[in-house]
Amino acid sequence: MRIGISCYPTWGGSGVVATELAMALASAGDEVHVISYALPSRLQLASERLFFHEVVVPHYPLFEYPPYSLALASKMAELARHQRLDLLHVHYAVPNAVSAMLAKQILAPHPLAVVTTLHGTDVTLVGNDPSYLETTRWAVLHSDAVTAVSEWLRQSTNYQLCIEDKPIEVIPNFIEPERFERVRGTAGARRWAKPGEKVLVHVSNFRPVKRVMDVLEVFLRVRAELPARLLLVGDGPDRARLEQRCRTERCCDVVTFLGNLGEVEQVLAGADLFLLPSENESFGLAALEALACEVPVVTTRVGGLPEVVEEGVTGLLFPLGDVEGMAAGAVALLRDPERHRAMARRARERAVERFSEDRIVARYRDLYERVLSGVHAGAAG
Ligand code: GMT
Repeated sequence: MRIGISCYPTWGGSGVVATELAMALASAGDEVHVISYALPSRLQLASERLFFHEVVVPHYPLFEYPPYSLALASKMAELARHQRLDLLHVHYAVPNAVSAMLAKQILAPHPLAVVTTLHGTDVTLVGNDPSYLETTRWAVLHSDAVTAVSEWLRQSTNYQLCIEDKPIEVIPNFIEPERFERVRGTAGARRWAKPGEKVLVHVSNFRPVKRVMDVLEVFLRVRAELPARLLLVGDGPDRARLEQRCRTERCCDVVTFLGNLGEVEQVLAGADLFLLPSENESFGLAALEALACEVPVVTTRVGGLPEVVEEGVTGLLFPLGDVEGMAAGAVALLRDPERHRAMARRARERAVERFSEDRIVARYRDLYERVLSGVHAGAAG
């Protein structure tokens, strides 16, 4: 199969999932063309069947807003025509799905299948904004197949975009078990810790939806009860405010900002707990990566998180903003090594059982085959 995959190249989960999928498909024999405005952070062009195509947006004095969506649609159409793509799989609806639908129409009557994967904020924050609603809804409705990364997101999409009649298949995000197995037993997070200190980790893009101030609030309460250290991976708009808060709380010596890291498993391995007090998460890929590293997750009972973290089995879930509850739950777990060990073991087991790359990539491939048989039957009729 010849597949075009378009995504955001940044550190966000949708780009990570798209990139991991592209690499897995190429190593299994498909020809995959990744399309974005920069090389995705996790993309390794290790297979001779994997290609990257940069979308270049020319600047012109008239353009206050250079039209990326058009440059992307042109690149998609050009690749589909000249690389003879069978299918475009777009991750994050805005604007990728709209550009893909335009490319499909440019090529018509030659068939080009479009699969759209919804990741969360493309529906819940951006796609439902009146500025984007009509185009997002249209692209989702007319894609040949639509997937959502959780059942929660499937239902939210139906509601927020008012598209009751469109089937949306839930295909969750995934991890490559071996990648997380390789760091097992390494010092990982413990490299930053003193003997006897518990290590708590948070990974995100530091956007308001992640509530990084709650991460610190929980940590400070834990630290008041037992020796602990906080490792923060990622970067984004709320980082400066958080750094400032650490200074006023005089806890800079036990809070380490590591910035963006490609190999998060190097920091997750050996950690005691993962904190994710988000206001919303359609899935929470960062939580899944922590589970895969045997790190129990303390998080909020919002969005798709309960589909990833099992209450009392692989982590602890609390109402949004309940920093007292999260801290008390974390302290109780850290003080009970037997319960912690059991939870850590099950975290890895459940992550591999339910979200391993082989299973999920096979589901995408099966979807592609179903879509292609439908698209070709339609073109022939
Ligand atoms: O968190 C974001 O806004 C970024 C976005 C992205 O592009 O990575 O994250 C969303 O997609 C991830 C991958 O499917 C999910 O794991 C995140 O839960 C989701 N973020 C939100 O729903 C807030």
